[in-house]
This record gives sequence, C-alpha cells and structure tokens, in this order.
Amino acid sequence: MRFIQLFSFLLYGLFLNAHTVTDNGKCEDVPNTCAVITCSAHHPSGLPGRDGRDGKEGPKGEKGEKGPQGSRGIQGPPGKLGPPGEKGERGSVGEKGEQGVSATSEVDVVKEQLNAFQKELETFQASLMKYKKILLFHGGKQSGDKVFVTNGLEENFENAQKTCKEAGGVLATPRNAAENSAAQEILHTKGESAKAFLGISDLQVEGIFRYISGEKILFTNWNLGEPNNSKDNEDCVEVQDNGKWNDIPCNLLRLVICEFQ
Ligand code: FUC
Ligand code: CA
Repeated sequence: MRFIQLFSFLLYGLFLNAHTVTDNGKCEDVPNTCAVITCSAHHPSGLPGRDGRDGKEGPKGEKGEKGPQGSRGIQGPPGKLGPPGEKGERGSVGEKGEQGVSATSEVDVVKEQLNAFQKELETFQASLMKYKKILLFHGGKQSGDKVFVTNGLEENFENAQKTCKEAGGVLATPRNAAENSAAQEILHTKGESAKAFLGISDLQVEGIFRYISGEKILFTNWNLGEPNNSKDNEDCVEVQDNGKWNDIPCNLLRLVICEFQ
C-alpha cells in the first residue's frame, strides 16, 4: 500500500512541474507535458533566468462592498401644500344666547314707527295747506291740487321760465278747461288786455307744441286762426284775458304766472 501512495505522489509531481527545452536552448515550464526526462538529460540545471516581463493587465476586478453611510445633507426647500385634511370632529355646543325679541313686540315697534310717520305726514300736510293759503291770499288761483300765482312782473319766455323754476314751480301749463280758467282769473286781477306766457312752445320742432317737460300738449284753447306762426317767428304761447291762446314771438314781454302743486 505504501508503495502505491509513493508512486501516485511522484506521478502527480511530474504532471504539475514538467520541463522542456525550447528552440533557443532554455528550459521552460510546460504544464501537463511529460518531457522531464528529455530536459534533464540534455541540460543539467544552470543559473536561474532573469525575471520575465510584466504580464498583460488582468480582467476588471469584482465590484467592491458598499461603503459606509455619508454625513447628513442640508435641509431641502419646503414641499408643496398637501391635500386638505379630513373634516374635524364637531365642536362643543356654544353658550346660550340672549333672549330674542318676541314677534309681538316687533309688531308693536313697527306700529309705533307707523304712528310717528303718520303724525309727521299730518304736520307736513298742514304746513302745505298753510302755504297754499298764503298763495291764495296773494292772488293765487286753485284748480284741483294746482295753484296758479303771478309775481306781477312781465318777462320774456326764457326769463319767465327761470323765475318759476327758481320758485320751485313751472310756467303756467293748463291741462284742462278748469286749469285754463284758473290762469285766466289771474289775468283778470291785472286788468283788461293782460296776457301771460304759458309753459308751452314749438321751439324744438315747428308746428309741434310741447310742454316744458317735453310731452306733446293734449289740451288746447287756441284763438280762431291760431297758431299761425306769424312772420315765421312765433314759437311761444300767450293766454289772453278771454282765456284764448295765441302763438307769439318768445322775446316779447308777458306776465309771469307760475303753477305749484
Ligand atoms: C295775429 C296773431 C299774431 C299777432 C298779430 C298781431 O296775427 O296771430 O301772433 O298777435 O295778430
Ligand atoms: Ca299768432
């Protein structure tokens, strides 16, 4: 048995360390070659040869192990606004409020306000009546809610219009026979042949007479043959002492009669 073990050992050494002779006469290692006998027979062992040249660069090594964790970086910018959170729980019940005003007392308050307003209105109406009486005392004439009054002056149409406006009224504008009679009565207080301007003209469109408000006139009391736009220069209207109307030039002077209502 020992003999077989020794033989195997030698045979193994022969395969691992075989030598041969190359063309240039050197003895080199040739793995797995069974020429050890030839080499040692022709070239007895000499001085060791020089170191060979560096071999070619080997293949890339395997990836190294993961390094240790780096130090903590600086804080980043704030992130975007997140989605709204879920609805919170219902809060606790608040304190009891003060007692409200009862419906009945609210009605009472409105009733009181209404009574106070009614009293104010009565005072105002009494005051209005007082001024109406003053106007009538000064020669004013009433028709319905309207009162006609004159300042006793004669003015052209433009100034007569201004005078009435400044007094809070408008030039006399009879809209029916009763009002026309009231204006006529004023003329009678100023003597025969008295004439006054009316708040009517066709200054805007020739032949179409309108009130100062701009409305077309509805009631008329023209004298026979009027309006004739004599000399193509009659855009204003006078009321004569007989109550009849005539178109006349606007620059003539006529009594100022204003109406208030
Ligand atoms: C009539 C009127 C005129 C003017 C003249 C004296 O012709 O139509 O407006 O009053 O008389
Ligand atoms: Ca005329």
